[in-house]
Amino acid sequence: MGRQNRKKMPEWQALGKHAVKMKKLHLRDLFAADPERGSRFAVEAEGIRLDYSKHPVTAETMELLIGLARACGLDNEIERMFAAEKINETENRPVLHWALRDFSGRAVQVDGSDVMPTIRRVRERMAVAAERIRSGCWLGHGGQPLTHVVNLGIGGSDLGPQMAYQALRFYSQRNLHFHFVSNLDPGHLAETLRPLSAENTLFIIASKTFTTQETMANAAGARAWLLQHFSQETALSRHFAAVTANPRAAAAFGVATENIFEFWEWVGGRYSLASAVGLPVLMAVGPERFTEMLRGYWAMDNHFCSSPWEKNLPVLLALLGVWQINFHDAPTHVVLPYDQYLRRFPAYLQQLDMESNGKRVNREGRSVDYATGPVLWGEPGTNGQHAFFQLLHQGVHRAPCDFIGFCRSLNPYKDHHERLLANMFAQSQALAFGRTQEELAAENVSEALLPFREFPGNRPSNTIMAEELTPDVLGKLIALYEHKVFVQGVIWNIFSFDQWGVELGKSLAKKILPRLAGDTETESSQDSSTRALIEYFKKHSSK
Ligand code: G6Q
Repeated sequence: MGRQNRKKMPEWQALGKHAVKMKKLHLRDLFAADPERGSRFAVEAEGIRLDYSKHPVTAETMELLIGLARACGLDNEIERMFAAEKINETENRPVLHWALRDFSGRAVQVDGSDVMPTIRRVRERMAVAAERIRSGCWLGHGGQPLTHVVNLGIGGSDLGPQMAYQALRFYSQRNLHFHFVSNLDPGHLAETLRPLSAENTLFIIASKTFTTQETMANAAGARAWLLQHFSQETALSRHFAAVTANPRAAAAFGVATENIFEFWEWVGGRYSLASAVGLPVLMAVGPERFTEMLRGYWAMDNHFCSSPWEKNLPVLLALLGVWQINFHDAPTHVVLPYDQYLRRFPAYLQQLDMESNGKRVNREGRSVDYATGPVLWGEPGTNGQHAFFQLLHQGVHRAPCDFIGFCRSLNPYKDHHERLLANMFAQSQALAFGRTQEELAAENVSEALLPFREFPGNRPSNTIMAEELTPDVLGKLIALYEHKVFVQGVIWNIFSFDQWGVELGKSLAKKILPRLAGDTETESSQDSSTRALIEYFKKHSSK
């Protein structure tokens, strides 16, 4: 049932027909027709409010979308993921990020053994390590407390901990400092280490495979930097920890066994923040706050599994996305947190969404004939307003937005927070309702300027709100988007948990590297553009 051609499904076709009708209506018409629309198309659950009234939907739209999800076998797919079935078929793995934050006490079997005791054991060891850092008991080789923690990781081993550290900085211990180095560009490591002292620096090498070129290069750079200062290899054991699914490789690198924190094949990199990958966050905010975040995730997992779909936050977000992408041709999705602490949230979601659903073949390996994952991007408000909002309001691309905001500021100061939120509300209002030429004329705007100053409106957005940015709320927001991405993958009949698309560039780089180092033997195997680029590089790099 779950795998037939989506566009041929009667549910898909019914939505197509319905969309033709809906496109004739402006959001102004929908709001005028129903004075209660703002609360009718809003759901509150787990302390999070989703207002989706500024989407071109009616009760009929939502019924049709839910019908599509049902016909795509969503209930069965949810069950399969939470039953630890190997739904990551192309890598032959179950998908168990949810088990990392399951506090129910139930067993989760993978290949005949329960993974929950191991998850708990690693979490306990992480908490002990975090307490040693937080209390100043973890001393470096020279006897000084380690106060700077540098996470060396990339992709899923960087974006999650970096985003969550920034998001929860308010709750962090202030005498500890956290840095995130991901890029192969040596400038990233060099600029990070420049103001630091080896005496009080701990490196966490975060790599599931422990083979990733960027992370391994930066780990080698970090080791050389430490050795410049300490000169003996034995000094290193106190200055390195590792987070990995390949503990042997970490030990071979020289990380002391007690500083190796494991995670597992069945956690996808971009879904790994709740695993040992969250170690820097745990060190920053402490075990209690970290557990609060995990419990937030868990609450959203439970909500996702048990709430009726018309009140189910991840399902609704996913369906509204499908409505925009497949039935209104929206190629992109914008995430706009009105909170500076969430400034890395769009970048984090960009990987989560685009690496999961940026796929062009369905689960049978055939090309799809409909759009899948959108180009996701965003910046915190109000900054974005002074940069790219012009395009959102008056450009030609349809770019549905998620506004995310909180009722209380963690740093109240005069009326700044009220002003921030007034801006957030005003932007979604302007997008939805615009400003007509008649309204402008009534304000004495000259006729010549009317087309330039007109705002067409009818531009869709969600507004997602919670009372305050706490670890619990952060966990809920992350799980909300994780499950949204999952639901959309089911509807598009694609595999969301592999990422073969990142492989080709990596293997080509391996072939090109020897050419840059001077080997000219197989130069002719390169295309003419790459050959010319290599030549240009060689000519100028030695200057
Ligand atoms: C995430 C991806 C990818 C991965 C990085 C780092 O889902 O698989 O972003 O996290 O390539 O991989 P390692 O953790 O193995 O170094």
